[in-house]
Amino acid sequence: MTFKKIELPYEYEALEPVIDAETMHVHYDKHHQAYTDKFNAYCESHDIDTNQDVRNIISSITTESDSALRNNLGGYHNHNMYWENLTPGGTTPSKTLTSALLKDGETMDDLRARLVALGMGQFGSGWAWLVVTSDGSITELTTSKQDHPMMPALAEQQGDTFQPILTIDVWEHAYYLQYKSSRKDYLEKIFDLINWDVVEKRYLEATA
Ligand code: MN3
Repeated sequence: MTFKKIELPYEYEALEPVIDAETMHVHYDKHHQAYTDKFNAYCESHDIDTNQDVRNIISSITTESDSALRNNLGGYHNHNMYWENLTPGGTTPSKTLTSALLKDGETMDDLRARLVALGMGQFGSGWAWLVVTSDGSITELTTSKQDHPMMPALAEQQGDTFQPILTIDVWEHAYYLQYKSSRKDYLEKIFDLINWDVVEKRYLEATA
């Protein structure tokens, strides 16, 4: 068995006009496929069990880990999460999730602004995340390159543990064909594609 990309839960053109079919093809067929192939090749050549939960491998990554493993593993898994937490037209978060997501007095538009600022604050390639901390609350963070919030280096640096419930790809390849250099426009619009049902499922698992 090898690690598999998720099947896209919608057609390539289904996220238009926010994400066009050409971007989807390049991103899912080329970029995500390349990470997946390299990750599987690494597992094969280093005798890593590909039948285990990929999060076990993520949790084993330290600053001493081979960057080829760290980057391709993250590139494989982060994209699976990203495709899964998008859906045509987005969904409306439940009352339970909304109250967990929003700080006092915030609206969903404020959350959108917070995520736009978060993604804009990531210098260079990386990912913007909503995560559940050890006390069960939701906070936001970014990671560089293909790093994942459960990689221990981040936990050590921040003194907490993080279980991701939402991720947004802020690599240029996620938006450049359509939005050119405007990461901000992409971030503002992708908020309308978020599948909050998937986010809530991850939230309930993380806080169970
Ligand atoms: Mn990407």
